[in-house]
Order: sequence, then C-alpha cells, then structure tokens
Amino acid sequence: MLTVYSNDHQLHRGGLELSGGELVPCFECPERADLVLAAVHDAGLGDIVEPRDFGLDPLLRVHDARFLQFLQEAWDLWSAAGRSGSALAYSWAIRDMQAQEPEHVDGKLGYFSFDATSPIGSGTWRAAKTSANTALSGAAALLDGDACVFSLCRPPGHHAARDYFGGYCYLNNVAIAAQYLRDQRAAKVAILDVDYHHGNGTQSIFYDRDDVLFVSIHGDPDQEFPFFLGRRSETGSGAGRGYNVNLPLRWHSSSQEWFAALDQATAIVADFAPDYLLVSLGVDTYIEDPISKFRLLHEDYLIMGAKIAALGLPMQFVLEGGYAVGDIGVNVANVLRAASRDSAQR
Ligand code: OKP
Ligand code: ZN
Repeated sequence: MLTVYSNDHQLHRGGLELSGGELVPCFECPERADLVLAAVHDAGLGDIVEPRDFGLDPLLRVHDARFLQFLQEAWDLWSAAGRSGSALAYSWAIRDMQAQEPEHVDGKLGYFSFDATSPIGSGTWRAAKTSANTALSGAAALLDGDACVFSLCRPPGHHAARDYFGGYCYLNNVAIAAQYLRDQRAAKVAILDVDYHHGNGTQSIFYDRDDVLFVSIHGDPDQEFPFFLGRRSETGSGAGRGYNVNLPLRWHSSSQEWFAALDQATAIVADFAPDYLLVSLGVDTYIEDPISKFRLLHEDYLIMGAKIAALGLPMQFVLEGGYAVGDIGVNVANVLRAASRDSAQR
C-alpha cells in the first residue's frame, strides 16, 4: 500500500474554537496527522511519499473561483484589518437575508463559511492546498494501477462545498480526487463516507450527478453536526436521483448497528460497480472520541477495512476526522492493515 503525506499540514493550527459556549483548543490539531503518520510507519504498510503539485486546475473543477481566491487572501485581509489570532466568522446570511459577498473581511468570512469552528491562520491556505494535492497524488497512483492507496490529508475536506468552508474543512479533498479520476479516465467513481459526521460538502458537490455515487454513514443530523444536511430523504436531484444515500444513526448506536449500515452501504457500492472507490476515512466513530457519540472499538476498524476491501475495487482512503488523538493512529492503521492485506491477495 502507498501512503501520501506532507509536513505542510503543520502550517495549519487553529488555536481556539467555540465549543459549548467557550473557546477551547481546536480538536482538529496537527498532532492528529503526526500520530497517524507514525502508526502507518510503525505498521510497515509500505512506501510513504510526498504529494506533487497539481496546480489550481483540479481545484477549480470542484470549487468556485471566487471562493478559492478568498481562501488564498483571507489571512492577508484579516491581518490588514489589524487582527491577531485566527480569522473566524461570526455572522451568516440565513433565510430572508441577502447572500452577497460583502467588502469587509468579517462579512466575507460569513459569506464563504457555514460555521464558527474553522479558523483561518497564516498557513491555512498552503496546508489546505497541500492536503488537496495529497488526495490528488493518491488518485494519480490509482490511475497508475495501485490497488490500495492512503492519502493522509490534513486539514480534512468532506464538509467543504463548492463555495463554502466549515467543519474544520477548507477544500474538499475527496471530491477533488473523485473529479480528477473522472476527468482522467474513470466513468464511475463511488465515495463511501464513514466519518462520524455527514459529508455535507461532498453530497452537495455531486448531488445532481449520476457518475459519482455518494454513500454516507453518520450521526443523525437531528442530533449532530452539521445539522442541516444528511437526512435519509436526501437521495439526489435530476440525473443524480438515487445516487446519494444517507444512512444516519442515532447517538450511542452500537458497533453492530454501525456494521449493519456498512453492509447496506457496501451492497449499494457493489451494485453501482464503480471503476474506483474513494473512502472518506474518519475514525471519530471511536467510542472515546471527544466530540462524537458512536461506540466502535480498536478491533472494529480491522473489520471495517476487511469489509471495504471485500468489494474488490481499487480504493483510496482519504483521511477525514478522528479526535481521540492518542487512539487515532491505531484505528486508522487497523483499517489500512486489513484493507491492504485483503486487496493485496487479489
Ligand atoms: C469534522 B469532521 C465540537 C463541535 C464540533 C465541528 C465538527 C467537525 C467535524 N464542540 N463541530 O467531520 O470530523
Ligand atoms: Zn467527523
């Protein structure tokens, strides 16, 4: 198995986020990726390579040009406004308000984001761009014939939509990789999102399309972030009708309930018969995760990897969430160990 990783993620460190009415250290911290890298290395899962730079073109295939420009210049606008600390939005357009891009950086932050947990610092753009390149380099390895690839992305991506960021995500890494595969060669790509949170950005990007299937298992949006997308009734629109599948589960769902949903999800993926499978791999489904409410154990991640590999598809794992920092390495490595073992047997 090939792993793609860059130290550039360390350029993005949010500092503080709003949680339960207080500012607390960001859950999405650099140590997460450092510890996943160490676990992948220690497990001896194969080569670890640096991403290459794909430029802006593959980003523009998924994201809006104005949005990308704002992400690039947000920190400069923030510092020019005399601010210290990370740039954070505090006001959003909802319902009968006007969703228009304002002149001031405080307004622009609200216009291009959907939550207050995603700070922009001096290195955020560079880290996000490298994270997207990490996903793109993994996709390129699939095109070169690799059966199982891991893109160790940070910051994560699945909450970022065509023209807004949020949920610790700035560029939608998995969507950028899926679109790249489509543009190069693949007719059909499936995205299986096993992160605890609904991948609202990925859903939104591909909602009206039948060439990219999106299937997600996540905390019920009636109870859980991102709250305003991820319901079972969202099945796709136009040509995309039937190609968006949400499998929400209630808080405190057991491993058994989670794996029943995974079996449904893999059956739907198999039925779609994609050329490639991309997995939005979050391990915040872990029982000890500090912001999540599922109950998976270390050994469940071995079962997860084996069940996904049993699809027999060329597959790319793209790292999303997981905030029990001390356990993220073993959980990710368990998925990859089982998946790469089973995919190598073919
Ligand atoms: C990103 B990914 C905690 C609030 C958490 C944002 C969660 C983003 C998760 N006080 N809100 O899907 O793991
Ligand atoms: Zn998550």
